[in-house]
This record gives sequence, structure tokens and C-alpha cells, in this order.
Amino acid sequence: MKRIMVTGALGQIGSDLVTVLRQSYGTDAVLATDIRLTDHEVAKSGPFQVLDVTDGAAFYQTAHDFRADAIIHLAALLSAKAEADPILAWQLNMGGLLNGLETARTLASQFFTPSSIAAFGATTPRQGTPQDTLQRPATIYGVSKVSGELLCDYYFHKYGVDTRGLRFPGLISHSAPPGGGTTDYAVDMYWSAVHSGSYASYIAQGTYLDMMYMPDAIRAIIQLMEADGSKLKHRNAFNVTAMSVDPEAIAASIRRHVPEFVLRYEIDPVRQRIAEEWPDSIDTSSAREEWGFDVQYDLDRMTDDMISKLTQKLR
Ligand code: AKB
Repeated sequence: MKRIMVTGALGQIGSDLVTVLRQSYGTDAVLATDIRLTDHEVAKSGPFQVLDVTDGAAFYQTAHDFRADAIIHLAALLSAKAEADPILAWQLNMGGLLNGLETARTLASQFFTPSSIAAFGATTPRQGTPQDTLQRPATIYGVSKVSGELLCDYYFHKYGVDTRGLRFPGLISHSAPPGGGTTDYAVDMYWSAVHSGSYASYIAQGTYLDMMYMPDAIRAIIQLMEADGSKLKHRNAFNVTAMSVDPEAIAASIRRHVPEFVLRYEIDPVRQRIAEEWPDSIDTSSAREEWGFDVQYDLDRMTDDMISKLTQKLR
């Protein structure tokens, strides 16, 4: 049976992913790790270990002791937080990744890590952004994502490590709040719609970004990890998305449930600049052709589920 170790497991992706992995592979077959122990359900519902991914010896020892066949490395600083502390971003995002890859090489484990639409830049085609294209990002987060993609490909070609990755758009989830991203305005908008009926967006009207609902992101990770490696022409990392939206489009979708919802704008120049560097909509044909990527949630279906789940939480 496959044994999977997850880093950054108490974060936005990890919280949902570990729950689904434990349902599919068995509770004891999935080790959740994070920099600190909190009273998070994921830490209480199965194996959990505190791990600082920048400590290479600890990374290796944890994976070795768990006998991990696969490592899903999620621990990283997101775009806005990274821009506020570029040195820490580089040390965590690249140092942690290198430790993960070295561990996977030594233990012959499969290795997954997410990339992001941040790996593109202002000179990348903005509409229908191809899988293979110009990648010259100007944010430290973007620089770490492109470097990470290249490093993962390097480990695959040089050492045969089975590395796989996805370029995630903004991910929207009702179960865990995001931390320090640029696309997080979308999640905040849903929370605010249910809690207060109004929201001040830090991203401007007309700024289109790719987004995806968390259940589709989790399915995509598992589908790619289970895909036949011999059929993959790309590895790090595949373009994936479900929708291209601006704040007004999300607000209109929310108003089908909360008609009085008010959307205002208080633009944050840092996050607006980051968003303007990212594509409007990316092309997912390589992911569809090479391993059958598909999604179940468009904007309205996602909104229906988000509003229903968040309203249940309020009761
Ligand atoms: C962020 O906004 O930083 C992330 C991402 C798109 O990688 N959600």
C-alpha cells in the first residue's frame, strides 16, 4: 500500500488534501507534517509530525522513518507574503524544495509539488497562456516557482526522480482560510458575503485571474500522482484551471444567493501589481491530453457550494 508524506499539511491545500488521501489510502498511510502543531483536525485525525522543511536532515529522517513512497511537498510562502520578505521566501520555497527533492532521490520516493500561475510574467501571452511559453516573472514568489519547476525537471532527468507538478491558479476553499496570497480576495469575498454582506476588494474591477475550486484541485493532484508516468511529456508543471474571473463576476454569482451583497474597492497596489503580471486565462490542453485533467465546478456551481457550506458553518 502507498505511504504518503505531506508537508505544509495544515495549510489551505493540505487540510483538504490530507482528509481525502486518508479516505483513499487509509489513515495510517498518510503522514501530515507542518512547522507547528495546532488543534487542526488534520493533526488530530491521523499521524502528524512537526517538521521544518528547511532542516534537510529532519526532512530526510521523517520521510525515512515513515517509509514514504510519495512526498507531497506543499510548505511554501505565497505571493504577497513572499514579496514582503523575499529572503525568507527564497530560503523556504527553494531550500525546502531542495531538501524534499534530495529526500525523494535518496529514498526513491515519488515527488509532487505545486507550481503556480505566478510562474508566468508580464511578457507571457495573457490569453490562453500555453503550457510551454515565456516565463519571466518579476515577483520573488514567481521566481521561486519557475526555479522550482526547473529544479524538479532536473531531478527527473538527471536522477530519475518521479517528479510531478501542477501550475495552480487561485484556489478557493470553504474549509481553510488562505494565507498570504494575491488570489485570496476571492475566498475573502465569499466569507464576507456570508458574514457581513459586503466586501472591499483589494484587486481592481476588470482584473481577470484563473481560479479553481479546492475539490477539483485535490482530484487533480491525486489523478496526476496516479497517472502513467510513461504518458507524461511534461512534468513540472501542468497548467490547470477551471475559470477566469474578475471581482465583479464573483460578486454577480454570489448575488444569486445574497441579492443585497455590496462589493466595494480598496486597491492594494502591491497585490494589484502582482495580479497584473499573471495571465487572464491559461490553456490546459496538455493536462487534458496527457493525463485526462477535467473539472466538475464552474463559477456558479462553486458559488452554490461555497455559500451553502459557509452558511452551515455560521449556524
Ligand atoms: C497566490 O495568490 O499567491 C496563490 C497562487 C496563485 O499561487 N494563490
